[in-house]
Amino acid sequence: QAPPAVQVDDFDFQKYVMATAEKVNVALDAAVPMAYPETVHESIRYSLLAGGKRVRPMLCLASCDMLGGEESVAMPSACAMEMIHTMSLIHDDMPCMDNDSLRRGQPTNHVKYGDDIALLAGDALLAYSFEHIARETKATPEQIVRVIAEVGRAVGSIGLVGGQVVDIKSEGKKVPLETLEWIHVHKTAVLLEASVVTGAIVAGASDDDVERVRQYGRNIGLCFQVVDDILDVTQSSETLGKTAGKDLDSEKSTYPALLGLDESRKIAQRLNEEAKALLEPFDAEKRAPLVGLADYIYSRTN
Ligand code: GRG
Repeated sequence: QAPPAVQVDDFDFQKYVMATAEKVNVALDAAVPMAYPETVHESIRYSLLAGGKRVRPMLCLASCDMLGGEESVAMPSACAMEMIHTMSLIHDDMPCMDNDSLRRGQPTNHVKYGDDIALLAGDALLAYSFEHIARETKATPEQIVRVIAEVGRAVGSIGLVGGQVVDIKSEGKKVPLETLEWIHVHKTAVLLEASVVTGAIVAGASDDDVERVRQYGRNIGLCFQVVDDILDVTQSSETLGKTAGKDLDSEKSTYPALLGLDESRKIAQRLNEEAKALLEPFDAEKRAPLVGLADYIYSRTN
């Protein structure tokens, strides 16, 4: 079944992505300037300005815009989302977690600066994210407190940290689908969800609209991970010349391993369609960036 026809024909998604990422990069550069002690600031800026896709800031800015808010009111939350995403990647790459030596084609933070500085750079980025929201957001005190509470829950032990803990503890085991979904929702979806929710809050959106974009964020976040699982299988089978079936037998819990590739593809499609359907009450031109982001997440090939 074809996705609902909610795309605006003359919306140039590529252009939107490039222009928005550039604005976010400028804001991030200014948000964390070089300072004494140089080592930790260099380490922070190395990862923060290292060329991520800026999906979370874009979600925050696009949600605020769709709901009638100014871009400048959402920029501090948008930057905070990227700071949190970056700190989670720095910590995730460390030897006590995934022990990765490359990220975005460059040496990981701890490889370049050492475990001690990488750990502290991550901690400092988390602190920066809350300070930045509190100091820089030109919204009402009530909205700012709601944003801080939302972000706090998203990163804590029933958010990102919880997702990472269950993921680590499930390593090498075949977990049931509901555990896998819990990991995906908490490790990935909650931050995408918090990005659109904070954008909506500072725009002064109604509670109903905040919940609508929350559900959109949850759907695209889970879709992101299901697609990741699918790409894991299809790309490794292409690269290694193996049959997909061989990969599906592995002990790693993924959507394709638990449900098969076809069913996983159907789930990703359903999540994408449901996400876009949630945006239908909003003006077609205003929702176009969020529709584009949902489609980008669904149809990406790497
Ligand atoms: C939040 C306090 C706190 C600690 C961190 C390590 C950890 C706890 C959580 C790990 C979370 C993690 C690494 C989730 C995966 C997130 C994900 C989908 C990464 C890829 O995102 P992209 O594709 O990456 O947006 P780019 O490189 O474009 O930024």
